[in-house]
Amino acid sequence: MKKFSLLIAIILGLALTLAGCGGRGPTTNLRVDMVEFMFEPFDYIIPAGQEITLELSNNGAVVHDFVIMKLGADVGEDFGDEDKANIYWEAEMEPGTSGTYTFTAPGELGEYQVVCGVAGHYLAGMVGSLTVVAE
Ligand SMILES: [Cu+2]
Repeated sequence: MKKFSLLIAIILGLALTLAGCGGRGPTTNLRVDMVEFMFEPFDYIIPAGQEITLELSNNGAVVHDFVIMKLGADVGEDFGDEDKANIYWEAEMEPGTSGTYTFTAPGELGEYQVVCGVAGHYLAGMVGSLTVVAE
């Protein structure tokens, strides 16, 4: 019986931990660090149509972009000139700088690709996802 109680306690603890992680809801305040070659964190959930504040820091040694692609747009092999028409919103940061931006979240629900538009950076791993959910 003691063992059984312990097992229940472990399962409950695990469930609470998972709920804590998975329960991360939409936010209108994003804070993102950029380095070679990743976004930290790399996935975001925001409410549709809301004004979003983005605190962006480039902690790397080279320039990086935070580019939100339009819904359904995928840069494919690497970010190129042909992808520029599919940009929803973007910000460029010089190395060692940070800034606060605002943009309006897309009205269409879904998952939007986030990439760095500097040549080769997407390929190196600078990719993320922005999920737009109902308010
Ligand atoms: Cu980059």
